[in-house]
Amino acid sequence: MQENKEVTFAPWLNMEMIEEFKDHAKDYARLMSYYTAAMMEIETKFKVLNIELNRGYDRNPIENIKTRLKSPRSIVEKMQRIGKPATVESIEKELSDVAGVRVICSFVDDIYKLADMLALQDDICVLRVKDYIKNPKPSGYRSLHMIVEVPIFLSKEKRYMRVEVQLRTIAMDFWASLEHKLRYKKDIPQDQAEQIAEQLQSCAQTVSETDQKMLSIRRQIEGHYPKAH
Ligand code: 0O2
Repeated sequence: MQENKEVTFAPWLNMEMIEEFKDHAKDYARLMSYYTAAMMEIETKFKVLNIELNRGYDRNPIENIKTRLKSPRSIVEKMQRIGKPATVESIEKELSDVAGVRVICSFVDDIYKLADMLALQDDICVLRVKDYIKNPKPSGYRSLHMIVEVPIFLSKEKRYMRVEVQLRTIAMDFWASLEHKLRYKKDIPQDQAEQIAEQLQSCAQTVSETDQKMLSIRRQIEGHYPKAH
């Protein structure tokens, strides 16, 4: 996911979009503007929670928030993979990860705290949760994924848009980013691929143990040295 701190331009208006969607480029751009608005809503919700929790705990549970729109090419490839037409209507109906918000947390318990707080907000509808922390992927990948629906308020209508939220610790993000970089578009021979996969899995295990240790250290410190004010 690429960082998109300020939406000062229209990120969905690019040559790739015009090439992929030709006559429907206008409708596609409109849909992408809705997803961008939905990502902004979710990002703001997490920023607000971070401010509130900072007052209560004297630390920031969120280290960083990244947002990304799936690229036109990735959208078309995914629609082909699932055997659906890459029309604007079908994209909105079939895909839940066009808009993505990644929340990087300090500690594992912050992930569940923030996920529960988001889920409790009365304008949010949680459609699906995949807990790859309790049940890591075979690769070793860990994160909490949620598909949520959030309303966006336009000049003449209110629309509900789906957003994929990925919550992970700094350590989980470190592993996922490097693993993605190492694997992406590399033609690794089968025999070496297995060995590399095992090493990456072992790193993921180390990362997970470190996360648990850091949480335990934080709890020890909080138990012995509560907030001074
Ligand atoms: P990008 O560029 O990150 O968006 P879905 O088709 O998405 O409904 P799936 O494949 O079960 O079904 O989705 P999943 O596994 O819940 O989430 C997919 C996303 O999780 C990926 O997005 C990655 O961001 C992340 N992810 C999942 N597995 C791994 C992994 O083994 N390593 C890393 N580094 N990331 C992983 P995309 O669409 O692949 O790409």
